[in-house]
Amino acid sequence: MNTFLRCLIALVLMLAMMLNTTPVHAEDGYDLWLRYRLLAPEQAGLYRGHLSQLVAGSGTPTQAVTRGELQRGLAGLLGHEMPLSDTVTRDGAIIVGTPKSSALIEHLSLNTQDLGNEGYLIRNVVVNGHTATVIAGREDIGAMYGAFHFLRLLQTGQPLDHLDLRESPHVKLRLLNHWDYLNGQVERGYAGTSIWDWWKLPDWRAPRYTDYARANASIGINGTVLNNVNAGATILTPEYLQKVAALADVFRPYGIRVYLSIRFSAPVEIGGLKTADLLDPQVQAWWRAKADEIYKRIPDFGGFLVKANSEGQPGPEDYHRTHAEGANMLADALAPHGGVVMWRAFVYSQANPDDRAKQAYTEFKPLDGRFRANVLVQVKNGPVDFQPREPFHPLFGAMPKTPLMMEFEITKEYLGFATHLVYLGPLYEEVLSADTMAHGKGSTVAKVIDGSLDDHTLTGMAGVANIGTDRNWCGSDFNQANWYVFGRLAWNPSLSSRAIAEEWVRMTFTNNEAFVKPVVDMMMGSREAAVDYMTPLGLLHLMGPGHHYGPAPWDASESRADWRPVYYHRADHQGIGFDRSRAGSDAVDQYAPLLAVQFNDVKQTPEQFLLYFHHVPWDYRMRSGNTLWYELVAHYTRGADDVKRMLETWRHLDGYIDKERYNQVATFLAIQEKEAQWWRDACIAYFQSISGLPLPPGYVPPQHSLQYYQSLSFPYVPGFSSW
Ligand code: GCV
Repeated sequence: MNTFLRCLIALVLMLAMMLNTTPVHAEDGYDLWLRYRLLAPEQAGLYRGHLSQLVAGSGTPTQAVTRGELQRGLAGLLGHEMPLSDTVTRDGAIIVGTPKSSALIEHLSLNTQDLGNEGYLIRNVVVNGHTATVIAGREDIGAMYGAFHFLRLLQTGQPLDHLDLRESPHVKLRLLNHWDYLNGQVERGYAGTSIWDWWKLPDWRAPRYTDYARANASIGINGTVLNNVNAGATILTPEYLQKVAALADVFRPYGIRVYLSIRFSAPVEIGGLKTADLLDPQVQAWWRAKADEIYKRIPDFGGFLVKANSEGQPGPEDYHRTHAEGANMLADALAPHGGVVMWRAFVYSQANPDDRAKQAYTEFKPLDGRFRANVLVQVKNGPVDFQPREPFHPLFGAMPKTPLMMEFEITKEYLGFATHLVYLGPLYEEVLSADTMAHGKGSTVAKVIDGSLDDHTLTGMAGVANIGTDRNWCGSDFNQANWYVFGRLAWNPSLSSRAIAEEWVRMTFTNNEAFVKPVVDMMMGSREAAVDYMTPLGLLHLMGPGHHYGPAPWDASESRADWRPVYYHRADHQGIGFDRSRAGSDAVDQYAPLLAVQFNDVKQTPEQFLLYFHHVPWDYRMRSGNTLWYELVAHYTRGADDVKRMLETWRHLDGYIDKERYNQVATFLAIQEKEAQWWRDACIAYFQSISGLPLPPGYVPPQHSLQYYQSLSFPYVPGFSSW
């Protein structure tokens, strides 16, 4: 190649770099929201004079990873290494640390005391006559969170002038729950197999574990339950505890503790005892010794998560003891070490003829005040099971003497798995902002969770992880947003899901406004679209039996009545819906009196929960003036049409981001479009066969017959097989 040609190519490349507002690389999603790609020139310009040198120690593992992350992030964003310095010698230094770790920070006499162990501040200061930005915590972990926040400011193009930020988490335990089995399967996992390579642990500590810790730390997640709540006992054997300890070592610098799901009958299965009855002194001694053994290996072990007497799991009721007694026995074993028990309230029994939605409340409400101080009761967001929409769980606000921990599902078991684009921020926000009315107006679920409503300091939020071995971690790029929004809301349950979506889009894709706005709008509407094409107007659990893929409102094949769609919608020739009013199962009276009155009255019930609380005639007049049947068809149709519009929106965004991710999203949206249509058509075909009513004018009939939809079967659905 001659010199002229080479110069020309170099010039073209330089020009392309200068003009290019969005670096277009082939990407595979592995970097998540921590991409740290070169900032566009106009953004980099914003930071001129602000980023000249890094003053950060590395005396502890947490300090080292904090400094490492800043170096990595700044080098990526600015395109050059950030010089390290022991002190401030020019304008634009970034100083990171704590008053204990940094003399410079100590001299600044910042108020770090009330930041707590994990809080931080970020502020513009003057040091040695030079302008600087200080990122300080009271402890190393706080400074680390501050460093991630600082990088986020840059990644999202925020100005660095006049910085004066203070942040502390509102919730103490911010945990992922992995439903991973030791054989690598992930229950309800749609992103490959488990990222824990148990076979090669403890020797091989895959680099991915560190990236997992970085991602979690960047959004404030400080704990992880490694194994499924449908737990075996093997995880508690010495061989596996060694492996758990190796993971704990990797996570520790990032402020992440490990927790384990335990099997209540473990003393029998691996302890050689004849019983697991909590009143047996040998059983109590076994758990105490097990806790001692765990803490010897993992001094900062977090505690146990327990699913007991639910869906076939063993528990204290096998011995006629209560859930509180079971939780307390384990809590006593962990208490000397500072561990906690997270006892799940997801209990219902096929032997109990009462409405499934009522059973957890009936069982747990009388136990309020009977749990040890180191027990949290972990409650799913709704009374049934992570449906596209449910009212908030009536236990929130009903157990003032017990710390209640929120359990959200991040993995999309009931929301189309990996390929449907459904941003869960609005679902989480809807639940957190719901008013329990427990102590009058304003007693939101968020206030129950952050402890402010009833004065609890032990607080928590858990999310069932959507993480697997897929290169992009979550089965799709947009599913990463659900991990992200969960972490951000666990840090502060009052944040807006729209603001979080915008952050995520900017960090994950680009700051180009022409891309950000339509994508955030699309994300914000996506959950409502899914509700519409799957389960509108308060319907729920219409998914295929067992695997929960696709529509099967007709299904009655499950062994248990409360696993069958027909149990939930109760459609007949007269109408549709589950009567939970006082004339029905009376689930309404599990809510605070003012809400109970509202939900009991069909006219006052919000229409989004209409068929959850009431059995309503097909010709019932909705607020729009249309009949219920008309509205049902309209909602199903709107949901399917919304997905068409999402695909259209995406098609207009070609060229703004890398081809790889663009194409995968486009393909997944096309799958979603097909499946939303299938949902709409199958449900309309079925409900029409029950209502016997013609379609409202202008609505297109289903593409196939009801028999066709009923004949479909899916033998190898992911996330559900032979565990
Ligand atoms: C881990 C639902 C899911 C199960 C899950 C259970 C639970 O029933 O379908 O896969 O089991 O909830 O949360 O315990």
